[in-house]
Amino acid sequence: MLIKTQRDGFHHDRPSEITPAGVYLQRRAVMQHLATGVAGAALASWASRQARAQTARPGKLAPLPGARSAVAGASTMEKWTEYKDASTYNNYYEFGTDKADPAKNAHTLKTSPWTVEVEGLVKKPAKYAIENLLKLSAQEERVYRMRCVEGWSMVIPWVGYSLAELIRKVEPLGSAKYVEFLTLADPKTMPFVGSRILEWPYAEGLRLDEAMHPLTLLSFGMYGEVLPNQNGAPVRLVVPWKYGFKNAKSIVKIRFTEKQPATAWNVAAANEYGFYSNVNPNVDHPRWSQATERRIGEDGLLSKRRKTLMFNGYEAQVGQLYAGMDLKKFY
Ligand SMILES: Nc1nc2c(c(=O)[nH]1)N[C@H]1C(S)=C(S)[C@@H](COP(=O)(O)O)O[C@H]1N2
Ligand SMILES: [Mo]
Repeated sequence: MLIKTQRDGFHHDRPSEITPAGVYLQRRAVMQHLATGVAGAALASWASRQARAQTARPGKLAPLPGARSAVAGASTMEKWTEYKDASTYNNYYEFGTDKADPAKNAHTLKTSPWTVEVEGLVKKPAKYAIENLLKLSAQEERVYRMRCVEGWSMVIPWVGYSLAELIRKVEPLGSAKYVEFLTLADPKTMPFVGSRILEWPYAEGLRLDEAMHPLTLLSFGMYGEVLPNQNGAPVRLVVPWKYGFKNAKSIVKIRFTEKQPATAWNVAAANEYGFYSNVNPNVDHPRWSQATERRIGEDGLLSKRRKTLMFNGYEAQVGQLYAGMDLKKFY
């Protein structure tokens, strides 16, 4: 049922191919019906919430629906951040350092054709056209909290699949211990790639077991549509228990390595940003506390800061990955 929309996922310019909202909502209703029979009230209320939220699908870009994820802990019941906020309050330094810059400037990003190379210590290195990468596994919707290191957070319904699905396809060698992510650095379309704030291309990395964790999402969409450019189109990483900057946008290369890869923010300021960057209210940034956060969209005078949760609230799912590690040392 998702095939048509997947095929059309990256053709923003042909409205006749876009699934009409009515058909889309009908599908949602069917899913809701199924959910009632299968797993009872909790799932049904989740489905109806989703169905209601989907009526507010922004309708700006091509639809990219995802089935409810079965991954444990993958969908918080918290209220979604408004699409308008999630798509206009961004960090994407290739397009400027002001939060409003990416939404203003990222229209120059050309997301088609797009190729993602998977290389390094793998048995089956591969180059994927974005359309094929998108179809590699079924699209799921996951409502993740995202906590930026600067002290704000959002709740976003991402669409994608576990990065583990891709990793299994390319068969890492026994010597592969880390995964490096490199993103596009095109001075012709990205006005700030020449700036000296960071080294380009923007680079990120995960330990292989972190990359294989089912919560680690390779994301192609949000709010039931393909990603807007400013949020990292056409493909980005979402690692919900880490600070936002780990979520590399507009990925072009995924490389398996034996040594811990360099990461953009660690290279820029090693004492402020470590390799792990797990959300941790007990380890302050050298210049500010990480104990609380502000939820974007709730910034009225009376809105309270929220307590930041260990591993951003995903401790039950990911705590084991760091058993015995000194999280002050490995920040
Ligand atoms: N290529 C690239 N990816 C990036 C960044 C960036 O500047 N360039 N900023 C990071 C930071 S600091 C955050 S908080 C998240 C923001 O993602 P969002 O705009 O979708 O909320 O993207 C991350 N990914
Ligand atoms: Mo961030």
